[in-house]
Formats: sequence, C-alpha cells, structure tokens
Amino acid sequence: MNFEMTPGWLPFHPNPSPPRFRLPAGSVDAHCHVFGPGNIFPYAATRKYTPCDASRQQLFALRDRLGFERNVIVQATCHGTDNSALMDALRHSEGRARGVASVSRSVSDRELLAMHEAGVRATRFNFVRRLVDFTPKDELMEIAARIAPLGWHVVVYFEAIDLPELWDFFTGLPTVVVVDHMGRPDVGKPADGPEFDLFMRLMREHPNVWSKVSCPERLSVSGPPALAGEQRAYRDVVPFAQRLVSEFPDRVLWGTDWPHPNLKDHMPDDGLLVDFIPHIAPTADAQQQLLVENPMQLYWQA
Ligand code: 0GY
Repeated sequence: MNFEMTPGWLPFHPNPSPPRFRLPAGSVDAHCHVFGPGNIFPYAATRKYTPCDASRQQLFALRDRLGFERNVIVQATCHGTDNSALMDALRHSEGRARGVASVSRSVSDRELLAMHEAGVRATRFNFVRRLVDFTPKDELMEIAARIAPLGWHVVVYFEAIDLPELWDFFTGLPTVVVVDHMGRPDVGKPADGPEFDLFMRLMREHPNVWSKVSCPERLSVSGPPALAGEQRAYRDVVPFAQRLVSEFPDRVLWGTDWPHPNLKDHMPDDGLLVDFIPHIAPTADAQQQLLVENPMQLYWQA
C-alpha cells in the first residue's frame, strides 16, 4: 500500500546526539510510538495525518542510543483502534516494552486478554480535536469499566482549555488516570496562573491522577536550544514541569514522544531532549522516581 506522508511532515531526527545527562540505570521512556511501517501495518482509514514510518527496530535503536532500558509505547491515532503495530513491537521487545492501546466498545474479552499478554497495561482516550472524532463519554466509561478488572489504567490526552468540561468525566474514571503532556498547558500563560492551577488542583484532589511531564518541544513558544547543550532550551516549559515534579514526585512520568508526530516548526534532537530532564527534576531522587520507580510501578508490577 502506498501511504503518502502529510505535506510538510517533519521526519524524526536521523542522528540524535548522545545525551550529556546520564540516565539512571533502568530508565523508562514512558511515551513513544511506532508508526507502521505502512506496508506491513497499514494506517487507519480514519486517521487525520499520515506520518513517516517509524519502526520498532528504529525505536529500540533509539532506546539503546539514549541509554533507556525500557519503553512504554502509546498507540497513535494514525493507527486508530488497530493495535497490530503496537502488539508486534511489544512482542519483539523481550519484555522491555509495555503498551497503551486504543480500543473501541466492540473489543472482545479475548482481544483484551491477548493485548494484556503482549504487555498492554492501559487504554488511551484522546480528546484533541485535530486528532480524533468525538466519542461519546458513556462509551468511554463503558470501556474503562471493561479494562479496570485487568488492572489497566486510562491515559488521557486533551488541551488545557478543555479541562473544565472534561473534569467530571476524568474524576469519575474507576482507574488510575495518566495525563499526557501535563494537559497541554498554554505556556504563554503563567505556571502559577488560574489555568495551570486548575490542573494542579485536579492532581491534588485526585491521588489517582498522574501526569507525563513530557513534550517541551511541543508546548514551547520560546523554542529549542540555539546551540547543543544550551541551558535555556524550552525554558518556558520548565516552570510547569518543575511544579508537577516537586509537588507530585511519585506521580510523574517522562517520555521522548519519539517520533514526534505533527510538529510544525522544528524536529528535536532526542539527545537534547534527555538533557532537558535535570532542569525539571534537579535531584537524583526526583530523577530516580520520574524515570525508574514511577513507570516501573505503573507498568511492570504484573
Ligand atoms: C503525541 C502527540 C500527538 C499525536 C498523537 O496519537 C497521536 O496521534 O498522540 C499530537 O499530535 O499532539 O503524544 O504523540
């Protein structure tokens, strides 16, 4: 099958620099994807973009290059609810990858069990309008009730502006809820302003809510480092992530977001992204929790 990339698509960095920051032993890249390859795992008819292929082999090579031990691979919307590429990656990971799948209400118990055996531990609900069509909340709640007995959790992706409307749904979920990319704050607003305070309140009042402190490259307005290793890379994102790491050290996760779908103005060097970590998690203890203990607790307990 011939899948033509969305015009203007930025492919992932071909040759990321080795990070200066040495990741703790056993670190987990807790948010990354595989795309296709489209000739083996076709992209979904419902997709809103067609990416460049990003295979499991390429993901595992990046893992080794950056110094991670494990991956949590998140089903991307370009594959819809066909989790074949994800399952194939999990099955070839030698136990070093877990998965977050996307399922519809028609999924059978047998399919759920097969996913669990392959290493899936969560399902993802996406509310970002440019990525997915609307799914009624009662359908999503029905799915949450089906996956909860497996010990899975729910990963949610939404934009900060939509949090007030989604609040009751999120707080009614029966599982751990992991929020992608800090709930996508508008980092042009203050980190201690009302919009991000609402997200902090969600986490404070609901101990089952976790957050990925990922994607500075996606959220930043100030932009990437002008020079490799420059201290001020993505500086406008730092106070948001720092606030979460310091108040909720045992409920934060970090991931590269490789291969970085839908970026418009630059493609990050993944090595420099790893160098961002000590700016948001400055102590060895915080780094150990963020990169090792928290993801291991959530994804590798069973
Ligand atoms: C991300 C972010 C994006 C895309 C997806 O599933 C997806 O297509 O998550 C995005 O475009 O913001 O986490 O990969």
